[in-house]
Amino acid sequence: MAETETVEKEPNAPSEGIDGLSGDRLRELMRAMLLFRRFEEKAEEAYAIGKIGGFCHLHIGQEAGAAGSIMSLRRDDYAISAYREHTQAIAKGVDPKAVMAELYGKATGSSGGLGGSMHIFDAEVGFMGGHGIVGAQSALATGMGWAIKYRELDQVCVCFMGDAAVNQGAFHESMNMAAIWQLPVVFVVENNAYGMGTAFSRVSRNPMVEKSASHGVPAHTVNGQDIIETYRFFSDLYAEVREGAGPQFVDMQCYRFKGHSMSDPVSGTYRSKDEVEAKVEKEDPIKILRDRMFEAGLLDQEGLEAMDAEMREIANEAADFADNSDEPSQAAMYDFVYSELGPHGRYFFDGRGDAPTGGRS
Ligand SMILES: Cc1ncc(C[n+]2csc(CCOP(=O)(O)OP(=O)(O)O)c2C)c(N)n1
Ligand SMILES: [Mg+2]
Repeated sequence: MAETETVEKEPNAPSEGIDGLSGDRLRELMRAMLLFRRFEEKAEEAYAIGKIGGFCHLHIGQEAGAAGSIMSLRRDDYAISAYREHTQAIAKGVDPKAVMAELYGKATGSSGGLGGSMHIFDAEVGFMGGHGIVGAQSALATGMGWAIKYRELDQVCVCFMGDAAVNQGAFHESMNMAAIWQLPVVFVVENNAYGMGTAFSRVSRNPMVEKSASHGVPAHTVNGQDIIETYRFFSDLYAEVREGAGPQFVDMQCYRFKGHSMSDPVSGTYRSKDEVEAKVEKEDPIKILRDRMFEAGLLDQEGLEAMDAEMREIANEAADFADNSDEPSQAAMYDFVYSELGPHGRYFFDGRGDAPTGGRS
């Protein structure tokens, strides 16, 4: 092409997108990550003033993993997770108001206020919990994968766990069965390098990516701080699984910016303040996407601030909703309790009718 014909691209001119993702999709992903960040900050604030009690594990720093791996799913797919799941539930389609109300223990919460932070559920949108027992959800995921295959459907079940879960028996038993039956389950380790205060390198001789090898399950590594990479990677992987590729194992490398839970300090003795500061500075998933979108002319500072304000408002509204909701009734406590007549023939309550007046076994 002659020099005069060269079309100069204006700096910051709106481009089609980045790495095959459209500008609209990228803005949607940015909105999601901003919502997750503001939502978790609001939860942190509410916890500090005693509006939320019990356990509360924040996902701040790990937003790209939640958005990229879940927003690439279909609504009829399943996602199941551990206890660091507030933002994953929102990504799958649970109303932020119902998530916040669950954290507050209110009747309007996604589990009627009976589960709290670690037990967000909404089967309507395929979010199958919120599980507090490390690794236990992997067995349920295999069961869901089996159900999908039995019904001859092309859904996918994605199962999240932390790096501490891969040394649990349940994880290996579940993965083995998923492999034998070639089930459509994607086991994703949110590898933030620590299980509470224990570095993964201290509890495993092998690197994470080798954990599925003995089961014949293909392993992949993805940068969970980079949403463009994460979203593209999972979109392709789910397409293969729908086509019958069988179970997959993903080492999604990420980093949590806060303590293990609201009761822990950000750094503590197991990781240094410098390490955390360097990660926050260089690997904040929101900043990584922001820089790429600014560079491609898909977003500017003003647009970002407007988006952020809108997401902050959604988080605030969720907190107001939770604040103004009622506590569950006392009788509701027994609605989901299954019990047989006790060994001493004492009265039991099955959730139907009035609450018992007699003793309980
Ligand atoms: C079977 C079992 N053992 C121990 C615990 C206590 N526990 C709660 S969280 C946790 C660490 C889990 O770390 P990881 O899986 O890496 O997830 P992360 O918190 O980093 O997201 C442990 C040991 C538990 N909940 N379940
Ligand atoms: Mg961990």
